[in-house]
Amino acid sequence: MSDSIKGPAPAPTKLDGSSLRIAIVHSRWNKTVVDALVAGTIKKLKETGVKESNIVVQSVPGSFELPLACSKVIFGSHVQAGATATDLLGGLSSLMSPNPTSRTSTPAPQIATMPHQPFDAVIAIGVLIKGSTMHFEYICESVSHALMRVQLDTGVPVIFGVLTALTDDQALERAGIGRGANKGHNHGAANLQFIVLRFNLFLASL
Ligand code: DLZ
Repeated sequence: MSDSIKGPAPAPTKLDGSSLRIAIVHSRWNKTVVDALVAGTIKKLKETGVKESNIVVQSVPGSFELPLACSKVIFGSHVQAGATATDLLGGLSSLMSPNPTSRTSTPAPQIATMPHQPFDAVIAIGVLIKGSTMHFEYICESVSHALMRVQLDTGVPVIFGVLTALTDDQALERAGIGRGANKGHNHGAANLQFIVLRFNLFLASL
């Protein structure tokens, strides 16, 4: 049991997500960690009452694509019902060659469309791991600013589920799948359910 003072306060009321429609948009880069975060998020959302049929999952090649994809999801141009991953920016991923290391982007599934149904929140999930160039800093900075802009421009809460880790091990531990004795805990997922639901309670009270 950790004695850290970090983290969100307990929920003020019992949370009921049964009426919420949530989109998860995730990158495929650093797939092992992203998959753990996505799975943990879906599990926690369901535990909080969100219906599986009201959770839509879309994927993009890397975190840099998350802001545009979240915006598209909110405006409903490419949305598929059910918790199966589809590629939102399919053309892009075909330009990216799969890489044999753990830091890979998987091939893109096909795009599917359906009529627009509004989302109560969009959860953006990605994992950025620092390399030897400034790439990490530029992507972290631009993605976080752009995701904030999407939620301010659209009025739909965008939950920031992008891990920015300095090492592979740090990323694995924050997804609860650490390689050592310390497995860590599923950082994004553990907190996301509360943040999503509380955000909606807050918005509903305005
Ligand atoms: C290119 C790149 C690199 C080096 N590292 C990551 C990363 O750690 N995490 C991530 O989500 N994406 C990475 N990308 C891919 C970029 O986000 C983006 O997909 C490409 O630059 C194409 O726009």
